[in-house]
Amino acid sequence: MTLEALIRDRGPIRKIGVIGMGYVGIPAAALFADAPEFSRVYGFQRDSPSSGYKIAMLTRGESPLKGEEPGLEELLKKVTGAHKFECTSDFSRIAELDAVTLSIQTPFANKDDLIPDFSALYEGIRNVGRNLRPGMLVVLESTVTPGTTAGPAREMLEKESGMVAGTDFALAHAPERVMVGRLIRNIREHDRVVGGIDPVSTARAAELYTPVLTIGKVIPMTATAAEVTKTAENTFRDLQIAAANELALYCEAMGVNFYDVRAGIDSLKGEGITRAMLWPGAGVGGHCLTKDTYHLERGVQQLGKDRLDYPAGEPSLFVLARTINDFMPRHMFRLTGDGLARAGTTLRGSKIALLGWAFLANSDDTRNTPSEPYRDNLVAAGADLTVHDPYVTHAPGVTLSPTLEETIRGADAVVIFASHREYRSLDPRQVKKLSGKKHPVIVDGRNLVDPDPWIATGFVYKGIGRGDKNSHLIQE
Ligand code: SAJ
Repeated sequence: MTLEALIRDRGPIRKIGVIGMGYVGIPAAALFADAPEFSRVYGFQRDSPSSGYKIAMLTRGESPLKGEEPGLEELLKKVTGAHKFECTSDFSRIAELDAVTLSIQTPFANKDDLIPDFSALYEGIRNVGRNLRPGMLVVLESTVTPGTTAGPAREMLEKESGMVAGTDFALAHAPERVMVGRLIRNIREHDRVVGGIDPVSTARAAELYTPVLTIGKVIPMTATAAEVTKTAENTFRDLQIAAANELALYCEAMGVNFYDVRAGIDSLKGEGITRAMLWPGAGVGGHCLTKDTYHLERGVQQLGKDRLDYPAGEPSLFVLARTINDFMPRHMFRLTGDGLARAGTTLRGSKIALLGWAFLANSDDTRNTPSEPYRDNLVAAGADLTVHDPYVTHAPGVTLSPTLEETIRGADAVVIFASHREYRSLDPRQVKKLSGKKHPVIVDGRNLVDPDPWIATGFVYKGIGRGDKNSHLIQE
């Protein structure tokens, strides 16, 4: 019997399972459950010590996610109240379903070797394989190395089920594109890339996602193209940021204001003309841009080996972009040392007030924050530091100062790493008074402050991209 016949016999998708009750799976499950086309949704969650608590919470209609997620709590209450959604750790119930999606995180085992840890995802895939039935649809939502869906995932599902993908069951990749703080909106409004291992799988996956899209459209393609799309869309953003960072470093070296140059470049408008210049800064953090480039690179090494035509011996432009972005915290360290030297002191024994531990403005997310390597450089150079972040209550290995005043008191240098809105209103006179220094240093990693009032108050100013100000005369 062909897959098409099996799907026809099964009829429209009615019962769905979502594996992995995290910030991707929870809104996905709630939105599936809210769609009238579907009759029942199970959220599958391992009853593990660290996250088993979510099962009871979710079944009560409460979200275990921290931070504001507009619309999520009421949606969960609605679908649990309507008995359309429940959370369970009983994976055998997968056998009752028409479609299963997997939203299990794929972190790096450790930052150095940049090898992703697929163990949790593979465990989820094997759980699905053991309970797979003919005509079912399996969709991977996790960010994976190109080649995973049609390769290892397919092999594991076939091995565990004894069935054949594309003949007995449908298999696809539909990468998540959600951002914390706007999960529900993103799933409804972003276009959804849907890639099957074959056209029948693509069509069945499109049937699954269409009901939850409001203004978003389904973008069909192959599973591998979908994996490349997801990893490349973040690789490209990282590349654009690296281009801005490199130009900012050049502008500093040439005594030019990067932001004037950026405005000049941006002024070139017209049919099909675009420069999409992003912003330089103290560095690139988070769990998307810092890893998706390496997923793409591993994909081309594995899938494209012996076939890739690329300038011999030259590094990947995309990996070079990662190198430039990871250099920015070191550049901030250099600016700090240079600033202190101009103020007649050294890093050793100085007190640095580090403003911003989150990797993103106005966020409490600290994953892969560029503030961390900067802090390590300071400690290695014998400097003392205090850290402030209005959104971060605790971070491993970091003592966060309770107030901005306490952080700045007695500081030789104030260094801005995150463009939290609170930092925009820093007053140079007040900061200087708190620092108690004749020529305190201000290092602006996010182009947050206007250099002139700080310089006029006697600060030594250093700013990313501010070649026009970084060697200013020191006002007595
Ligand atoms: N950054 C810069 N300059 C810029 C933009 C960002 O230095 O011009 C830095 C930020 O400070 C941060 C890092 O890059 O440290 C990442 O910032 P981000 O705005 O890309 O935020 P992320 O990492 O949360 O990226 C997510 C991605 N979304 C998904 O993977 C689903 C990305 O695809 C989105 O484009 C991005 O959000 C977004 O636009 O909000």
